[in-house]
This record gives sequence, C-alpha cells and structure tokens, in this order.
Amino acid sequence: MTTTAFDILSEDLGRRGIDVPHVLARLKQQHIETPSWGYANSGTRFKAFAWPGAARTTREKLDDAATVHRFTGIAPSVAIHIPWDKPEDGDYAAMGQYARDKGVTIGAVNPNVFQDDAYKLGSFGNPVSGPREAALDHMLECCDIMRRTGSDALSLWFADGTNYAGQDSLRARKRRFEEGLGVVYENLPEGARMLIEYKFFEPAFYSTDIPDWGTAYAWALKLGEQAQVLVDLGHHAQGVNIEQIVAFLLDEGRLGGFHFNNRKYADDDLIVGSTNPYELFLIYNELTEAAEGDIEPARDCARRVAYMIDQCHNIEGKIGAMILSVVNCQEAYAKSLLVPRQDLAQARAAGDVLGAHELLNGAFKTDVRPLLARAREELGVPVDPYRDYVASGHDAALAAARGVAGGSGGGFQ
Ligand code: PSV
Ligand code: MN
Repeated sequence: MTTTAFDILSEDLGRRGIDVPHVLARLKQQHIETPSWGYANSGTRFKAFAWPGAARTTREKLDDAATVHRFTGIAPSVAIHIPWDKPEDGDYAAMGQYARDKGVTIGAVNPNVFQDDAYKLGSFGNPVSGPREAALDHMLECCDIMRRTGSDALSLWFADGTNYAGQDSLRARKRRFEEGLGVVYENLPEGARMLIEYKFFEPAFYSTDIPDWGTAYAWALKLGEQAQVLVDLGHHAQGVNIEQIVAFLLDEGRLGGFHFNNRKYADDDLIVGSTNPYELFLIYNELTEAAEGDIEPARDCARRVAYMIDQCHNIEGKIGAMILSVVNCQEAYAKSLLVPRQDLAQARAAGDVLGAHELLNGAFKTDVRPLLARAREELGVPVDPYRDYVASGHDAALAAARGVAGGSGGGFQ
C-alpha cells in the first residue's frame, strides 16, 4: 500500500496529540454564508468594471451561490440585501423556494437604509422624523421577509453619521438610534437574532453613529439576548487587534457573526485571507478555542456564530473569488483545529512565552492541504475547488449566456 500525503500528515498530527477524525468531522460541518451582492458587478467610487457573465438578477446571484456551494460543499446559504434583492413579483416565499431548489438557503437579511436620497442625513440617527420612520418601515418589512424566506438573522449596518462638527447633536443621535433599534428588536421573528455591525468611518467622515464594537455591544446589552455584534474585518483602524475583540465578545456571549473580507488600507473588501492569512487564523483560533472548550457562554456563542462573507470583487471574476474566499476560511479553520490546546495551556501556565507562541505557530505553519483534500473527498466536492472551477469553463459559459451587465454595486437599479 502506498503512503499518501494524508497518511504522513495524520501520523505527524497524531504525534502532536491531534484527533484527526475529529478534525475531519468538524471540517465537514463548517458553514460559510456568501453574499448575494458579491456575485454582481461592483466597483469603487472611481469606476465599476463590468465582468462578463456577472449576475444580473437575484436569481442569477442565487445560481452563482449554488455553484460556489457545489464546488466547496460548505457554502449552503446566501445573505440577501433588500431592496437590491427584491423579487420583481414581490414573492419572497418563491425566492426562498428557488434557492432551496438550487441547493442553498436564504441566510441573513440585510436592510438597506443608506441608498435613498431621504437618508442623506441618516436613517435612525436622522434629525428629521420622516426618514427615521421610513427606515423603521423598511426594517419591519425586512422582518417580514425573514419570515417568508425562513431567515433567522437580521443583519444591520448603518451609514449614519455626520460630516462636520456641530452638524447634529451626537447624544440626540444616540437616543434616536436606541429608539429605532428597540422597535425593530421587539418585532424580530420568533427565535431570530439581530446582528449589529459597526464601522469606524465611511461614508460619514466626522462622526459615525455605530463606530466601534463597544457601541454595538452596549446596544446589544440594552436590547436583549437576541441582539449581538457583527464583526466585519474591514471595519477597523490599522493595527486593531480583531482577535481580541472576538475573544471579548465570545466570552460575553455577544459575538453574533462575521463579515469576512480582507483589507490592506481601508474597507477594501478583498478576498478574505488574501492579505493577512495569519490574522484570519488567529480569529479562527479564538473561535475554535471557545467552541471546543467547556466555558459558557463562550462555547454556545461560538457554536452559533454566523460566518458570512462580505466582499466586492472589482477586477476579478465573482464566482472564482468567492470559492477562494470560502476555501481560505476552510484552511484557517483547519489550522485552528490543529492547535494543541493542552500543551498550549501548560506553556501559558508555565509562563513559557515563546513556547506558547511556537505551539500556536506550529499549527499555522502546518501544510493542511492533504487534510482539506480528504475532507473534500468525503464531502464529494473537488479536491481543488478553484482549479476545478476554472477548468470547468463555467465562467465562459456564463459570459456567453448573460453577456456584460451594466450597473454596479449589489443591485441593478
Ligand atoms: C458596509 O461597508 C458593509 O460592510 C455592510 O455590511 C453593508 O451591508 C455591505 O458592506 C454592503 O454595502
Ligand atoms: Mn459588512
């Protein structure tokens, strides 16, 4: 019998005290949600380059998400953005059914309270009551859409803020926000969660109403157990230790989900794991330590986290980029499962600074490709999803069938 790369890795991991069948089982349970808007053309404020074959309609976005799931086996749900994904006939139940027929489900519903002219001065933070009410109506409509599509997460991000000191009362904006969020929270579908996303700047430049995780966390605490914080990896200043935020929120039972992407300078929305795979590993390390441990509420919280991608692919094909994003998350997760937790705990307790550091890095430096290949074989998907996707000619077929769509961003207004 020939010795395979998987055999060699298994033996090495066994020596390190890693339970390989358990790791494989966990890898097969992993779920990553992809965003409908990541399949459409998108761009910067300078230019949106059209990609031939990019999705033009919500159904095409769902088709593309299903393709990503078919090639990876671990991307079974799609987040939607309303109104970008509003069905022409208004039939959300049919949209949910269409997704299921294609092999995926509808995940988080993202209300959009930033693209209409009425929101120039904000949505829930607006000093004028009309736009605040419009935002609230839209949020309640999204709660209804959740009921119709079977979604269990309302994912909230607000562009609200001010551009000039003195433009509005910062405390009054805070109170208006608390009022709006409170009403939405009371109207969440049974058992559903509200995920509150923060971002430190953009599009507002002087103040942002939910600038950081502390603000989102404080409001989640006020609202109730079903309100949690959503961490978008692109929404922090340079150098912020995101894994520490993750650890804190897990320990408090208030980490609701992620918007995975990667950044170099600002909210770049690059393929997750493309710029800083070490950071992604360290984030997964916190999640895995909590999920595989026995400390509550962190364990329960870690097991309920919604792992979502939020990316825009400006100069590259959408489906290939999404496949790479999913497999990058898979790789980071696999490495986090290889951290020898007991040895690490001993090294930490002994004050062995570099010993602990090396144990963690040993997992990061492990070539997990044979492990991923085995997990993928068992999932019944290609061993190299990206390579097989490129070889499939699917992009060219879509380009021929769909042509070049105009428009940009998540929707085609
Ligand atoms: C805002 O930058 C954000 O991260 C929010 O999650 C939005 O819903 C998404 O991007 C798409 O605009
Ligand atoms: Mn986001």
